[in-house]
Amino acid sequence: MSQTSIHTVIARRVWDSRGRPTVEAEVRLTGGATGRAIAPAGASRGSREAVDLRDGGDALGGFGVSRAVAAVNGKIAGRLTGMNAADQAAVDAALIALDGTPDKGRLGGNATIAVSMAVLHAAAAAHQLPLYAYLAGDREVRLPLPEIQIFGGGAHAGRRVDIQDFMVMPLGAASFDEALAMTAEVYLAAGRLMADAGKLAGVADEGGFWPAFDSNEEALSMLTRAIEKAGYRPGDQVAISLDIAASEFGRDGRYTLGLERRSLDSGGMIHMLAQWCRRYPIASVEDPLAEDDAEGMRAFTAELGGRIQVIGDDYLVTSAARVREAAASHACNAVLIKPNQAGTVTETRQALEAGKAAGFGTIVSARSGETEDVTIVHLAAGWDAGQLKVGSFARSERMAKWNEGLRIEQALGGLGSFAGRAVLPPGAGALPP
Ligand code: 2PG
Ligand code: MG
Repeated sequence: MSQTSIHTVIARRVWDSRGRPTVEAEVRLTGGATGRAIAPAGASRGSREAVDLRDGGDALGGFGVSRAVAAVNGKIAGRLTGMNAADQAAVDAALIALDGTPDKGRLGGNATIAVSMAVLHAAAAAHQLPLYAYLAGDREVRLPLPEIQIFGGGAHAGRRVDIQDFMVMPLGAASFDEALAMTAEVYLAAGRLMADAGKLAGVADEGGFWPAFDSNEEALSMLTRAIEKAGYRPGDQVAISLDIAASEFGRDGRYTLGLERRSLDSGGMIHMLAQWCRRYPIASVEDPLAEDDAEGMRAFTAELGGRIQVIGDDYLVTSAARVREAAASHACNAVLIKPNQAGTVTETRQALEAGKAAGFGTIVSARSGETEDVTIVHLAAGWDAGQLKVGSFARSERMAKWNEGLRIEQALGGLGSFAGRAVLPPGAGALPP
């Protein structure tokens, strides 16, 4: 029997960074190699993404995963045993067929992604390679440019501000190591500014500072000041990246900014965001309009896509078909890649490749509910995504991933490279004269 044939698949209930249950899967191969992975969980979720199977009811707020764990230990283990872990496409096709729904609702996207990633880890282990190297094969490995949250809002901070992620991108860094050191300086400076202004009120779900601001724009001006205070030229050395997560407060072309007690139509949203892009060193904007506002996404990209990155997250839900459709309609110019939105490694990879084929920026991303699992860092490096989004620069479920990137960079010695500002549209982040 082949060394990489799947011998056992088991799952257990573990806990994520919000203290909610999630699924960990463990795969053992005939040759003795093992792989393990944990499903993350989103809070601001696209309506078309793979759904988690949750128990519902009163216990654990309805977030229980006993049915998803049972699906792994029962049906999935039964189907995958004996399959070749090195044939990821066949394993994932079996998971998709076994589930049989468009949204992984029967087995649970949390069950399928944990198993799919565990199989991948086991295959890499059987080849005695770190995962990023197994994925990269002969290709040169490039460490991704990080985007790192400084203030967290939206669904991750009780909707204290409407905008979800206020992040920085250290464009001036020459290495992943330097990128993180620059981010640390900005994070520290932002914390000091918040404290001085009497606004330091803890951290949001992903470790960014709790956004005690009176307007959404106040966060932008404070973030720009934090970049300067840290000693960097805004837009040149460190730029701003926003995840508007507009599906959370927009629907049917109406956007309600709760903090500012006003409501805008699509055109009003585009006008407001375009103004921010003129006033602040913004290099990238994610989900500027809601997932049901294709027209708005196209209009926004037509106006700003030439000089900034426009990312589809809820809008694209890590779907290769939706990426191709968005490329054809010019609805955005970059795709966020979240494995659990797709539900399997193969579908995740297909969405990423569709993005590359379209000339899109590709950003591998964590979820707001995370764990010590660092698989996404290996996917970003091994698949050469060019960019990585992991939340903030605090809390160990985030730092585990940044630190894994450092290990990969060091292991490569001089052989790897770093994706700097070249992954963004030319001039992204620079303020218009
Ligand atoms: C996003 C993610 C990460 P969530 O919207 O990009 O910030 O959030 O995991 O809640 O969808
Ligand atoms: Mg998002």
